[in-house]
Formats: sequence, C-alpha cells, structure tokens
Amino acid sequence: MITVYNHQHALHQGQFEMFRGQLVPCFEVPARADYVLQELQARSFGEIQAPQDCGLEPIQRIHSGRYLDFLASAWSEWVALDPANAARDALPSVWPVRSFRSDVLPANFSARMGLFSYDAGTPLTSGTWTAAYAGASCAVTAAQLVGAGARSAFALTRPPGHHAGADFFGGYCFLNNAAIAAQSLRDAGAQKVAVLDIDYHHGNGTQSIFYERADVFFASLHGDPHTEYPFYLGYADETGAGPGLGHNLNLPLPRGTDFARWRDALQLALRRIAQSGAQALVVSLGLDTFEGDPISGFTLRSEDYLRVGADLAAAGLPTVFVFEGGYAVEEVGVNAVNVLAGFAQHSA
Ligand code: SP5
Ligand code: ZN
Repeated sequence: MITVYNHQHALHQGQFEMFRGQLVPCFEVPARADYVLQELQARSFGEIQAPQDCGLEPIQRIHSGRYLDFLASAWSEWVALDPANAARDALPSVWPVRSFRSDVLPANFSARMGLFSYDAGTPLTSGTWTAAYAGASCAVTAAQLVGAGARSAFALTRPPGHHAGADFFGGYCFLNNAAIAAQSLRDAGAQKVAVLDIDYHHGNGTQSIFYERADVFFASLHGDPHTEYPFYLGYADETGAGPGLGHNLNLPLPRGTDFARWRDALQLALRRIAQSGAQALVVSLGLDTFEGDPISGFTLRSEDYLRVGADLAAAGLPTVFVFEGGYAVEEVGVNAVNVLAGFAQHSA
C-alpha cells in the first residue's frame, strides 16, 4: 500500500488548548505522524511518496470560499493585531450561537475566527494553512491512486480533518481530508462513495458536509455524544435529510466499550456500506479507540487493529485511508500500521 506523506505536517504545531478554564498542552502534536512514519519504515510497509499539489479546486468542492479565504489569511491578520502574537497561537473566544447572524462577515478578526469555528481547543498557528493545504493534497493524491486502480492508499497527514465542516474548524481539524478524498473519488467517476469514520469521536464535519447527499454514504462508530466530544452531533437518529435521507448511519457506543462490542458495530456499518452500493471507501482512521488513549474511553488493544484492517479488507472496496485522531503518541504508529497491515494481508 502506498502512503502519501505530508512532509509539511509539523508546520502546524499548536501550543495549548482550552480545557476546564486552563490552557493545557495540545494532545494533537507533530510526533503523532512521526511515529506512524517511523513504524511504516521499520516494517518496510510499502512505498512512501510526497503529495502532488492538488490546487484549490478539490478543496473548494468541500469548503466555502469565505472560509478558505479566512484560513489562508488568518495568521497574517492575527500577527497584524499585535506583533507579539507571532509567538502565540490564535484561539477563538466568541461564537455566534442561536439568534445571532452568520451571514454577516465581521471586520473584526476575533469575530471572524468565532464565526468559522466551534471550540477553543483548536489553535491556529503560523503554519496551519500550509500544513492543512498539503494534507488536502495528500488526500487527493491518495484518492487519485485508488481512482486509477490501486487497491488502497494511505494519506498520512495532520492536522486531522473529520471535525471540520464546509465553513468551520474545530476538534483539531481545519480541512476535511476524508471529505475531500471522497469528493475526489466521486469526481473521478465513482457513482457512490462511502466514508467510514472509526475515530473515537463522531465525524461531525464529514456528516454535515454529506448530510443531504445520496451519493456519499457516511457511517461513524464513536463515543456516545451524550457524554463524549463533539456532544452536539452523532446521535443514532441522524439518518440524513432530503435526498440524503437513509444515507447516514451513526453508531454511538458507551464509554468503556471493548473490542468485541466495537467490532459488532463495525460489522453492522460494513453491511450497511455494502447495501449502499458504494464503489469506493474512505476510512477516517482515528486510533483514539485505543485503551491507552488519554482523552478517550474505549479499550481496543494494539493487536485488535490487525483484525480491524482485515475486516475492512473483507468489504472488498477500493479504499483510501486518511489519518485522523489518536493521542497515545508512542503507540499510535503501531496501531495505525496494524490496521493497514491487517488490510494488506487480507486484500486480494
Ligand atoms: C480528531 C480528533 O480526535 N479530535 C478530538 C478533539 C477533542 N477535543 C476535546 C478534547 C477534550 C480533552 N479532554 C481532556 C481530558 C483529560 N483527562
Ligand atoms: Zn478523535
């Protein structure tokens, strides 16, 4: 399996995120991707290549123009507010909730930052745009490889993407790499694509992007949003809307869920994906379902990820893997590559 690696990922390097009234060190750190790359190399797991610059067009298929304009210029605007900001991450502190307007684009930078975000845990840094843009290129390149006939490809990039919506960032995510990959597969000719999100957290961004569409089936296994981030989406009764009705599947699971129960949910999601008629699959590959994850509540073990990969391979679909969460930093490489190795061993 070819890995498309974002060599610029470390340009996005947040310092702190807001948690219970304090700024705490970021969980989403560059070392995460370094460990995955190191494990791929240690196990000689296939070729590692750089992305082709995808240009803005495939990103604009998913994200709004005014959001992309904001992201591309945010750092320079932040530093223009105060030269001392060059040493500080930008975090939002004000948001338009219900009854506020979202159609007006304020001139004030903080106001625009809040308009385009939903949490204070996602610092925007000097290299965020460059890293995220290169990550989108990884996703498109991986989708192109699969669209051209490869059995699978892996987009190894950070920041992750599945919490980012058409016009907002949050949950450590800025550009929705999985959605961009799915749209690229559609545009390359796949009539129906499935996105399967196995990150611990519900893929609210991906769901919202495809919620009213019948050409992309979205399925997610995740911690029950009654207690788990992102809280405000990911419930079982969200089944799609308009033409997309019936094309969205949420399988929320309680904290403490073990591999046996999690795997039952995976099999259900894979059956629904088969029924959807999908011709290609995008996997949002989060490894924060691991028992040692510092911010999550499932109990999967490293060896379980080999079986996850095998189960995904049994679906028999051309598959793009996109790296998402997973914060047990020293184990995330083994866990990610176990999924890919399990897949490769069980692929025809
Ligand atoms: C891509 C992804 O996995 N994003 C997850 C974003 C989660 N952000 C909220 C994290 C809350 C941190 N809670 C700390 C608990 C420490 N005991
Ligand atoms: Zn996650």
